[in-house]
Amino acid sequence: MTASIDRPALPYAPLPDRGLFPDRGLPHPALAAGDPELAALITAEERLQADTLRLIPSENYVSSAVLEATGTVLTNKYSEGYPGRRYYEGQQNIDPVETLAVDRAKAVFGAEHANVQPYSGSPANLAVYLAFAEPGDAVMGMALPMGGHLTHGWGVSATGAWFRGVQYGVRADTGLIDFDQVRDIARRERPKIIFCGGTAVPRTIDFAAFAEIAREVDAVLVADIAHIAGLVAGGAHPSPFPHADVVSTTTHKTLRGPRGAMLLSRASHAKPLDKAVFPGLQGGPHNHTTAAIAVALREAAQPSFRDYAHAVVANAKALAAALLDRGFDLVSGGTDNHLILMDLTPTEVPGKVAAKALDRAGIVVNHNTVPYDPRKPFDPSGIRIGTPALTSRGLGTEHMPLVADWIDRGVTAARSGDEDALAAVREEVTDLMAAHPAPGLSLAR
Ligand code: DSN
Repeated sequence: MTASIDRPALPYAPLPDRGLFPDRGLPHPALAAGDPELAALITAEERLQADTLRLIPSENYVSSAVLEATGTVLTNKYSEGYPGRRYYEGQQNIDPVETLAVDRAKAVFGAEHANVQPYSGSPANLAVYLAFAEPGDAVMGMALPMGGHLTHGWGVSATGAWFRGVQYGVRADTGLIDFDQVRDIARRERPKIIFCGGTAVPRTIDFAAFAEIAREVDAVLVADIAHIAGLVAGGAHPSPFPHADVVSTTTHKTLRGPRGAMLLSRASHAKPLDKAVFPGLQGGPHNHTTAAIAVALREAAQPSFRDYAHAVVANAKALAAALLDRGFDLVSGGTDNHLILMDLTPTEVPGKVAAKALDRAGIVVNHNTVPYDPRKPFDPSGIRIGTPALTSRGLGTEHMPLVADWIDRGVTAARSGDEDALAAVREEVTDLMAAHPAPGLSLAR
């Protein structure tokens, strides 16, 4: 007997079967019935993600399978501890879920040890401090305005308040890391931990060069690959192993998983890291997230993910070339990965003004400082763009001149205040997005 379910009338229709991206049926029927106000907001967000060109390099579209795993009964469980060593009973299914995620993480990244419990990137990095440094110790990372991350010892972060953050940067003339400077600072300051990686680094990270310096000063080298984890998994960026002692990563950027994080390491560092995550910093792991990480890692192990990772880089290079053709100034002159940092100083349009105008044109970017930025972080000179999300929608190098043209028209319209020009771009963007449905979304246009 088939149960009949009374579904409330919804303001949207289900999509037809999408093959690779299966239709999930009526979106959120229980939520629409139980909390229409919230359902409407989520539906509006789905609409926004469907219709806009999302260029924020730390964002992506997860698959329907990853999305489903995050919305399961696994959210109902407490599981403090690790598989086989829990403080709660009833872990018959949770232990294998976490073990699957750990084993897949080790296989995908070639790591001896994996901890999949950190709630996100910042707690993962904090666990590294707890494992390998004492308050007041020197820790070294790339300065935030140069492309680093808050948690690499920057002053306003707890990591900069509780530890003595010393920072390296990029050369003003090349936009590239100056390893002579990194070595000089490391020899002088003797940091306990050295972070490499960041949030606005458009070039390949030379893990071997960092490892040589870390070894010389007896520091733990941490590769924060949050941005490039998917590229590493897909062979489109060199692996941090065997150079890094610890690898920290979020799971939701190029890796295309749920919002979460992992710490990967040599076996010799497993104990202090595990102890730092739990009980050092966290309580119960988010099992629904762990399951979705496992699903994402299974996807990342498929040959198609290699294609995806290489396509992300090919798209970014093609987009950078098209922007350079139009006279834009790119930090370091281009990109090796998924990310492009545009210095808009020559256009006389501040980054924030450009970002807001592009948003009105249906192109989502974030304003960003550029190295040696004379402007303030909340009103900087640049914008940061990237290709992970558009590549997940199947856009290819052939589309990148058009994307560059839209950005060019958007920045020009921002300067002249031409709202009609922005509206025209928005219409073109919406049309192209409709022709390239995103994974995980269930809305019809
Ligand atoms: N906020 C992330 C990003 O956008 O790069 C880094 O934590």
